[in-house]
Amino acid sequence: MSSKKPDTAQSDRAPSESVGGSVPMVPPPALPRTSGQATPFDPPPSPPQDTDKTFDLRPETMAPGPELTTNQGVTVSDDQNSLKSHVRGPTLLEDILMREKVTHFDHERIPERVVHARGTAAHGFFQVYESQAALTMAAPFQDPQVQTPVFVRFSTVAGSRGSTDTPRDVRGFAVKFYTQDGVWDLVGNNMPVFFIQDANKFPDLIHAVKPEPNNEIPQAQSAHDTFWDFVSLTPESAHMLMWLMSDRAIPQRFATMEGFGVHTFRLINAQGKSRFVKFHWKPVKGVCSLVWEEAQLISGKDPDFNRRDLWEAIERGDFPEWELGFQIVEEADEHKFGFDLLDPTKIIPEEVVPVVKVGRMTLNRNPDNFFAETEQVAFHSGHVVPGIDFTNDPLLQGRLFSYIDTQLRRVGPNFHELPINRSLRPADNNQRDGFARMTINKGRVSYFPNSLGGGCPMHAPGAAAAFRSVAVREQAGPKVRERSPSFADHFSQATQFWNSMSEWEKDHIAGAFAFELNQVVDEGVRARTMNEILVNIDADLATMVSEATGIAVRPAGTLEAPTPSAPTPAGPLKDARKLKSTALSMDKPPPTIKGRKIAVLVGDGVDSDEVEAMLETLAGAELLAETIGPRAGTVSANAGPMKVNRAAPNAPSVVYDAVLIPANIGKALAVQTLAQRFVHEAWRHGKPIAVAPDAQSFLEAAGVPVSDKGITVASGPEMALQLIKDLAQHRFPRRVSVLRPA
Ligand code: HDE
Repeated sequence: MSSKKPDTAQSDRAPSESVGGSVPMVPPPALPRTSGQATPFDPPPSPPQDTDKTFDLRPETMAPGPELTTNQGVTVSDDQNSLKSHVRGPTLLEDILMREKVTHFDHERIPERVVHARGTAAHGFFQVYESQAALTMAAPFQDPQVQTPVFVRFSTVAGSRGSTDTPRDVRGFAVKFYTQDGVWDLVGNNMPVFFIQDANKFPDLIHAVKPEPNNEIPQAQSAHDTFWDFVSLTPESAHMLMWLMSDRAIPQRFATMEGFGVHTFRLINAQGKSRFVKFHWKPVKGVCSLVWEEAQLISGKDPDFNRRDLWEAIERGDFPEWELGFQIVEEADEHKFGFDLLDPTKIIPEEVVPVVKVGRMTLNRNPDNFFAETEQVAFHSGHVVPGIDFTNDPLLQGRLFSYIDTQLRRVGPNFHELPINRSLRPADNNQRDGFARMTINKGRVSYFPNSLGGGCPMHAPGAAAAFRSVAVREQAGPKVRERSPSFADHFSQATQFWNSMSEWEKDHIAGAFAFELNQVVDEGVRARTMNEILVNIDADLATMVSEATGIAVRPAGTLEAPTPSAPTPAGPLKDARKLKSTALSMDKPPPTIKGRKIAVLVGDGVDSDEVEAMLETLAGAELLAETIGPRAGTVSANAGPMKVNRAAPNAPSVVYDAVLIPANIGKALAVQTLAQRFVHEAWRHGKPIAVAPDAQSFLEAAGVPVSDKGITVASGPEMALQLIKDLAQHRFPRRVSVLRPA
């Protein structure tokens, strides 16, 4: 397909590659299934090489060669010393080598993304289970034998590029499909709704959530006055606030978070029939999150927590996977929901319109270069292929403008030519020139219509693969700057979200509101959030937050300058408040615990045979166990020195999923504050703990109630087996209240 198919021998620019360089010579092999879920998925053999993005990237991918040259290919004799007038003299302007090197260094950065600056990405592919041609002619959905290459970038929103992975924040989930018909970007988030209904408010939202402009504090946090000032004056953000205050905002792994296209899009089939669609990514590993205290500690102990996990999982072949789901609504049903499908602050509950899983995405290759790929990748919600189209959602409409604009500013007018952005289907048009143009367009014709170039490149109006905007009939009416009355209900689905939560999830949500509002200084902002937002969502929520923050719940209408309060919903929306959507709750055990990390605490005198046996059992359950000792190197065990994976001061409890303490070391650990804190934190954060009987008193010294659920006292193999069983729950979240932490 691609005319850029390189000649393997000639494009192999790195001399070292032929003897085992890091660039794969062929596309990665088809992957085994990693979940036991029953799906029609059965990976066929590898795709043809010329449709694989990895292969497409090869000409520019380069490993270090043996000889140092300038950018002009001239061999450098000395890269350590500048050219001077004499050995102790001033550096000469003539030093072309130093000037080239240092000048290039001075220009090594591009503007970071104004939002979603901190991200990490991976390559993979998408494969449809069965042809969806009846719904859409979009290329990835036609043939179950075709693997469409993808590049996926996950991100936080508010933090700058060097911030942490685990703030309370929305996560970006942006997927670039390199389809046979061009590039399709599904630029989504890990939450299905958004804060605002109109793109015109986006700069205000982001100014409010970003660090405050006078002192650039706080970094990567919504817990400050300007954010709560804005949202307390913006009732349409109520539903999104519920998601943001839930543990969805602190995903445990990228591989355990859902993704959503958010807006209602359209699918168009070959007959031109249009249907509405909401896109969902369902993680094969289930939806799992951290708890708030743990997330904060991770921010300090391992700010790269999520990106490290993604990277390491892919390196060891534990490929993250998601199933793509469609929620389809026929055009005739557009108005039957009681809310507007164009309103991005609303979900279609899965119980009302089921999510039909149509295919699977697998991430199987880490980037070779963070800057060239993850930083320079340029997503645009307007990059669609035939078979996908937009709706009039005013947020989506504004995004169609913003993304191209931001890429022009950030990367430049030829951003589409960069290897990571380049379509597998060659771009061919009369656009020309601009910064860093790479294409060498031949001939004197760069306009249309033309006769001198034989009319090329020409329209292909009849071609099935041509993009045509669907001919939606728009209503006639006066030009207005107004919000549709059908967007007016801001609270029903926020209430529905609350009602759909389990008790511990409610505790975490109320705890998050309390944390944020306790961080807000301005009393007016605190009171307004309580009395204009929370009371309109749920009275219990308001009371719980009030008790933890001291903000009084006042009867409606008593504020000095009240904002418009919630309109009373009518019709089906009234019922939506009562409807419980089980799909919204995370209170379910994950389908698999593969790849979870177990800390095995060891010390001098440990029984290494017992430890080895337990490590084997854990490995058999596809868990990653690490021994943690008082120091790196070894500890003395019954059968001689035993290897330690990490030293305790370098191994924080928060990066592990469970703890195991074998026999013979409980006594030694009991006097170690670090070990006590390690186990106590694991307990606070709801993690399974299994200990040998002689470590029971250590647990007590660490303030861990031995009778709690998920705490096992056992001997030998039973310890590991019970731990595996408990881990299947993910966590035991009822141990410590987030709202009233002990
Ligand atoms: Fe974005 N958004 N956004 N956004 N967005 C950007 O584009 C914007 C919105 C999302 O990993 C920017 O390349 C406006 C919703 C993701 O590179 C920028 C509005 C959703 C990413 C931009 C929204 C998103 C971005 C900044 C309101 C979920 C990261 C850098 C109308 C459906 C993509 C860039 C990546 C990035 C604008 C709202 C998702 C400025 C104006 C809703 C995942 O163009």
